[in-house]
Amino acid sequence: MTENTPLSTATTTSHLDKNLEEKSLERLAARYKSRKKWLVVQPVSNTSMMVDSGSVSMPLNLLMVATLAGELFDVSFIDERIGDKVPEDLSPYDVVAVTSRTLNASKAYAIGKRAKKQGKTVILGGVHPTMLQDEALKYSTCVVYGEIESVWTELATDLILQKMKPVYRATALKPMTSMQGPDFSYALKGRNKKKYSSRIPILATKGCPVGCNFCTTPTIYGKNYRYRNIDFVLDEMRYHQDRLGKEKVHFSFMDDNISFRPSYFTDLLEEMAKLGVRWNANISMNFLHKPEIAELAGWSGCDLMSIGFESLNPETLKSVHKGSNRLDNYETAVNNLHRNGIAIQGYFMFGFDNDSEESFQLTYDFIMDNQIEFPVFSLVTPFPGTPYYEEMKPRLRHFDWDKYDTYHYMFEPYGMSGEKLLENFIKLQKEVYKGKAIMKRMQGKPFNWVWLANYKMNRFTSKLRPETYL
Ligand code: B12
Ligand code: SF4
Repeated sequence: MTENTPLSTATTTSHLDKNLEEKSLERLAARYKSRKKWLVVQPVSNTSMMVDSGSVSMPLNLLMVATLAGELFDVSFIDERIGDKVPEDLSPYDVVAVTSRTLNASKAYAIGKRAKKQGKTVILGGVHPTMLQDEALKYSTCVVYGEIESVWTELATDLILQKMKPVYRATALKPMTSMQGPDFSYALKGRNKKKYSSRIPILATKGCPVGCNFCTTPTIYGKNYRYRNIDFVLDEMRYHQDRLGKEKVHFSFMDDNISFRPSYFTDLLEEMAKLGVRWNANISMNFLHKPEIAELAGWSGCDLMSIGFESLNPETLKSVHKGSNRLDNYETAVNNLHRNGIAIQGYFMFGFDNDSEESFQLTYDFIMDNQIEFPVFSLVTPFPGTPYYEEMKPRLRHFDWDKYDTYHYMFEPYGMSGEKLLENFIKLQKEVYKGKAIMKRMQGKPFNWVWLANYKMNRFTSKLRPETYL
């Protein structure tokens, strides 16, 4: 694979200096003449929550699949979340490749089942099939474990030779410096493209060595932390700036934890500042207690950081192995960001065994006192494959993946009944998103998209009913 990052157009995707691996793949494909036709699909889940409706971001995962496949095969791109429909008759296609997380697994499986019945080669990938390969294989020809980039040569060769294995799992992860960027044209030429959020997804790093026990990243990628050549990230940014105009572009980093290697992060931000971009990202708390990172982030155009506060209970933080969070750093981290004009999307989880009814009031006070601009709440959900899932399996109430939306409670915590948990969980959301509370939290904040997010959350939370999530 080349060290250059292809972006969207046909001209940028043609490489002059392909490496041997790629060249031999192309020769193989040419020898077998038939250009297989792929249908790649992002399924919409059954949830009524906002995560899969309204304005969603272009799916980087599926774009990567389409980009790699598109170099050898013909690719059609379907994103059900924006209203694209998977056709009933799949006869124009040879391969149906579907991405899946837990929440949309049942939809991915239904598509896989239908495609298999019609004799298609079905490839399932994404977090959920990675974690539950045996289950996913019932609805597919093969499953890809983790990222497609690391198994692509083997997968494509086997597909051309019609010798598919059930599972594709890399023995070693590909270095990310040489990893190409996505060809955005697959998403941008679709009929429903206007439904995509104006925020452009981008990736600079992968992995997070913190090791929280409820998170899939450490299980799939281990303690690995990889990053792309900074020039490739910047080229991708320039491409979108040229396409849309500098003022209109806003980048959302999809990285698990963008700051894990401070020297890389600092260099990246210094270069981004020269480009004049606006951006947001996920970051872990342990990098924020010193003011420098927040200063640099604000200066380089960051207007929001997403932080997993998770809990205000030190016992809970310890029990989930969230070593990056120290309660005595919470307020310092918040102040450092705010001082630099950066809003906070704060993630808070409930439903842990150490939670009590008091935990909700404590969290409410923390959010209001610290003017957290965009609080997001979830019930702790043991996702398949994680250490937390193994630990909680005997107590799980559901194995119906449609309910793994982080609003259904998956087990009854020791400290309160499930009904009480839901009642408090929903009450807290209504409270922090009441008009008055929004005004208090957002007082003095710049008038930007975060206000709009609050308005949407106000409408969403006002309709929430505990009984929906039993
Ligand atoms: C950025 C992010 C978000 C963003 C954007 C999501 C989006 N629109 O894509 C936001 C903030 C909106 C978000 C929201 C949520 N998220 Co989130 N998110 C992530 C994060 C950190 C990165 C995802 C990403 O884009 N990575 C970059 C892409 C390029 O990598 P990738 O997705 O892994 O795809 C690669 C491989 O999986 C593989 N692959 C993927 N699909 C396919 C398909 C085929 C056919 C093949 C061959 C290969 C393949 O190749 C891809 C390219 O390398 C992940 C953690 C992670 N590392 O996966 C969590 C993660 C996906 N999120 C998670 C959760 C729980 C949520 C929420 C429910 C949180 C909440 N309470 O609201 C919502 C639900 C959103 C939804 N509709 O699914 C969980 C999902 C767990 C699970 N088992 O399903 C994850 C895994 C984190 C965790 N806790 O472990 N999220
Ligand atoms: S800090 Fe975030 S990305 Fe890292 S392991 Fe914990 S939950 Fe996963």
